[in-house]
Amino acid sequence: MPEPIVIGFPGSTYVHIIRLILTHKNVPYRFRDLEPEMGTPAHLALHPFNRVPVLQHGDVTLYETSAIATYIDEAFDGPSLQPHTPAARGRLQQWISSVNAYYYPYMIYHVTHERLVFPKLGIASDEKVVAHALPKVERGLEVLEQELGHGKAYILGEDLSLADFFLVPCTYSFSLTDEGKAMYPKFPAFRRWRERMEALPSVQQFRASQGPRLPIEHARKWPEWHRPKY
Ligand SMILES: N[C@@H](CCC(=O)N[C@@H](CS)C(=O)NCC(=O)O)C(=O)O
Repeated sequence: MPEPIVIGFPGSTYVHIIRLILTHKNVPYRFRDLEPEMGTPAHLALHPFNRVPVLQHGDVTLYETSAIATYIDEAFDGPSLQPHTPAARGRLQQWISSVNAYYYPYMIYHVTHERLVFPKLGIASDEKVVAHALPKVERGLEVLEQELGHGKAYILGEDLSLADFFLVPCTYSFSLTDEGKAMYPKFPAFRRWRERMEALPSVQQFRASQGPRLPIEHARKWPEWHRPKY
């Protein structure tokens, strides 16, 4: 089998989830930068919903991060990142779904894009979007704090899982905003989890492989494509 190819743009949160998982499982892969092709027919042929990442592995092509992450965990050797009992597998899916429905939209689309992505393109932040998202982000952090507050090492307990890797990129990017810097000190168990995750050799290897956060050119279209109007 050839090496898997991760297709996306370099700054994408969801691309980071997949690259972290591949790195942790020690799977060699290629990265194809789709930035110049975002939104073109070539992109839509790979991902009909105009998003990234896409994974190609031999004759397998997949989109949707949860599907790609599960495929990678099952198709390659390396430490398994899924638990075995039905209850724990249910909780894993609960966390992946929560990242997709609550953490990613509010932390990334509504705050990080307004604070870190748009200013690099000369687009002013929309304060109403940020103000609407902040209480939702805070709720997300309270839920995480409660989950991790009983001395648990990782989201599902003692074992690292896909759930941890789904949460790393959103919570890392949000930590770079002033709002994240103000909020995080209130959540000590969550901060300890972040420190534990950032100290993993795989996460350090991934961070070392990343270049500077450059402007995301196709994000000029985001205010029109999916910025909420309040
Ligand atoms: N449901 C998708 C969401 C993927 C997603 O939203 N990706 C973002 C980057 S992190 C994207 O493609 N944004 C491109 C755009 O909106 O132009 C998944 O789980 O993979």
